[in-house]
Amino acid sequence: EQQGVEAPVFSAASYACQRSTPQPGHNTLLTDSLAVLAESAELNGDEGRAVAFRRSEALLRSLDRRVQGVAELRGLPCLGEHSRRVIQDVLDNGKSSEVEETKSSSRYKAMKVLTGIFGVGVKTAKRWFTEGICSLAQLETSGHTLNPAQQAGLKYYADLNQPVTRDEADAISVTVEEAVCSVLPGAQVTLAGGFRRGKTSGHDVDFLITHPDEGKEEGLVHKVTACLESRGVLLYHQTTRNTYQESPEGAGRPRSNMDRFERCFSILKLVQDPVQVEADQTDSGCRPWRAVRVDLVVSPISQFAFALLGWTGSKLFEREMRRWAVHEKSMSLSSHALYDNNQKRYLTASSEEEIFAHLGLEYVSPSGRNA
Ligand code: DGT
Ligand code: MG
Repeated sequence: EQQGVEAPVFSAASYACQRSTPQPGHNTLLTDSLAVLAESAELNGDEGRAVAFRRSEALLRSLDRRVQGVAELRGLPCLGEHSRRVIQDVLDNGKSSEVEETKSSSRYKAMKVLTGIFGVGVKTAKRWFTEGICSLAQLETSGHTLNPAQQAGLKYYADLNQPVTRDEADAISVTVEEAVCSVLPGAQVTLAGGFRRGKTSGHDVDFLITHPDEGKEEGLVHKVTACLESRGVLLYHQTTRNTYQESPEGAGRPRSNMDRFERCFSILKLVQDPVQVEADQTDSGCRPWRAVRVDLVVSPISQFAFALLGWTGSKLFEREMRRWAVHEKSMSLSSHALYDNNQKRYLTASSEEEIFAHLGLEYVSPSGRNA
């Protein structure tokens, strides 16, 4: 109200896991701009810069009202000089020149198209872009041999780049639950990822599967994919087995922790509601189905709480929780376990609430984890 020394307008904790971050938040013009710069840094393979922009974006998304001027942000954590400059530009001009330039750059556009192919990561896309490949048509005539994932990615490109709706995720849930329960009665299927956080659309549908009797879940992925295949809905799949027992905690790079469950990256055929198909007919080419990316992850019940926390996301929220664990609590958190480096022992948990409590954090419900 008064000029001069004002009380801070906003306050926020520095780790994203210490606050609740809704989707989409009250500052979408700002957060969308920062997200473009984060994505661009990711596409350049510059992870440090990408994380810095993601942190700024998440901080702004957690604020409980619209930011009117950059002065209101004084004292807030996570906002570096670069982010503040972008925010200032957007507040003053309605958009950021850097963001506009980024979005219209041929590199950004090409990298988005190429990494939009399932099975193509930043490294591969960069190599292709260096060779002058900027479009799907150029890739197809380039003579490059594509691996099976990339071939499927190209084949279903349009479908896989059309966001999955909540209704579609629910329909896929029914299919997956039926398959899982027919091969292992009593197994539990939980929708994880962005949909568990309450997002209304996503790039894929993530499921976490477990069974109350430890051990019963072993080898489940193969049985489920065989079942889906026999029902004619499995368009593509690649399975990785559980390697956690072979080298538990510590061995190897910590970032590989999350990939050690038995897991299946798949593309499923979602048969669509006939009424909906009629409405979409012009652009879906009369096909009564669409392809959807589905991830199936199998966890033993003893690790389920950790797996659920790890597979609910968001990626930044997970990253911040692990950073908090290491730097503030001297603990190591993964999707499998929590290790206390001071007590030199694992801390068990049978719910997400217990994991937050072990870490000395206030519980954040899934809808608040949209960092
Ligand atoms: P989206 O893009 O709408 O599907 O959004 P999300 O939040 O569902 O993102 P998604 O599906 O990529 O991943 C969900 C969570 O699962 C994510 O927060 C972290 C975990 N996760 C998924 N894939 C991987 C992976 O390959 N490595 C690791 N470390 N974590 C993963
Ligand atoms: Mg997802």
